[in-house]
Amino acid sequence: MSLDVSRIRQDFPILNREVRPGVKVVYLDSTATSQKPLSVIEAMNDFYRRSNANIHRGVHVLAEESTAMYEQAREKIAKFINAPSARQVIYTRNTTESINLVAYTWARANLKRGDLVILTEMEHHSNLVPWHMLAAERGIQLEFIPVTDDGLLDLGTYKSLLARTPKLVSFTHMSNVLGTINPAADIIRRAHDAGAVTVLDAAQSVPHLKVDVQQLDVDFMAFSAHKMLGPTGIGALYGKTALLEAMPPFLGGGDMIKEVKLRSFRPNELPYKFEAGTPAIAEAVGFGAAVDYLNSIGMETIAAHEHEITEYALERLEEIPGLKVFGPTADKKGGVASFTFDGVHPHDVAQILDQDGIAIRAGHHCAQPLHEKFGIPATSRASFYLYSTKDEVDKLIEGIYKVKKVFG
Ligand code: C6P
Repeated sequence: MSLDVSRIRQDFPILNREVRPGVKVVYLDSTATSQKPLSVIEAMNDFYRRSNANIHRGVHVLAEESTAMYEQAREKIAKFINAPSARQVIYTRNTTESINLVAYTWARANLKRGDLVILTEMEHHSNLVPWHMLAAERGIQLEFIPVTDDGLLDLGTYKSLLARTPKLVSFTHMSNVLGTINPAADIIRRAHDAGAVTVLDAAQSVPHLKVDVQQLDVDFMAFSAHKMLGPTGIGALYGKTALLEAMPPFLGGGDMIKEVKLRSFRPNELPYKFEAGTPAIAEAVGFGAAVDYLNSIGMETIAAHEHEITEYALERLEEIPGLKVFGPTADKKGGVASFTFDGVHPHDVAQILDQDGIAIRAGHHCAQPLHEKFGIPATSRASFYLYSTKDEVDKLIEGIYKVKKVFG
């Protein structure tokens, strides 16, 4: 089924915004954060207007209502990723915090000096730095699955790394720079065969593809609401029950305890054990509304639309002399096109495009080692979502020709 994009765009008020008089925004930066539909904005607005109260604490109507809304959103998120139970979905601030939660709890309880953790060269800093910190503290070893010139993981090297019996394999489902969609089920199965636990950074996949944690058989999975039409300030960690139950708590404080004495405490049950303090309640409600919106359209339909836009964008970008797009062909990637252009600094490209309202990101996109691998400090990156159009791609292309004119 194809997407009625012009109807969908009406749900996103910001897409009508003029960023300068007469200059409408062309938003091509959804990989950094997605825009929000009215239903999400209104769900949060309604929550504050009608139901605001703290959760899990009161017996009054508002407290019961806000608790129910917070928990209903968790149920929706669990169903969205096909988690066996909502108890396995822990609210965090974002993907970064979800990965840090695993690093601070599971990893510190289970990894010792010399243990091997496998990552990849295409990781976002949020799946590198927590492990660097653990390596410095514990003396764990880090090894990396290399990235090939065409932006794929070198699975032959992965096979030889697995022979060294790693304890953990933590990797991105979809690269935020190359767009590469990694064969997660296969990587996870092979990690399990070698006896390793797996972490999937799904920050870029859950918003764009149908992701099923049971089909993947993944142990932990991290994602953020703000990249999937939801608000900032909230994300989730999915985990297998036995692992989550055996893990020590993360942050200590209210709500994460069953009982506290002056000299001891007993942690709460899942998922509350990992949710200390007053959480982002309105944001959870917005997260649930975002999942409703995505479901109302269908993830297969969204993925098909993004594929069509990406294929078109790559075709048009590759026509431009002096422009190099990084990453694999459209059939192996999501809606991301990172490129360098004729020696013009990516920030200059982004700045000139901005004059026409075209919003892209320039820089290392929190993936410095990957840029280093390709021998470049930065790229310009256009990215797409369900509201992106071919017309917007055409504007991007016109803008790049303008950059060529400016820089001669
Ligand atoms: N990438 C980008 O512009 P947070 O910031 O915690 O919500 O997500 C972190 C993160 C983790 N993994 C991947 C693959 C990501 O792409 C991101 C966020 C944004 O590419 C912001 S740096």
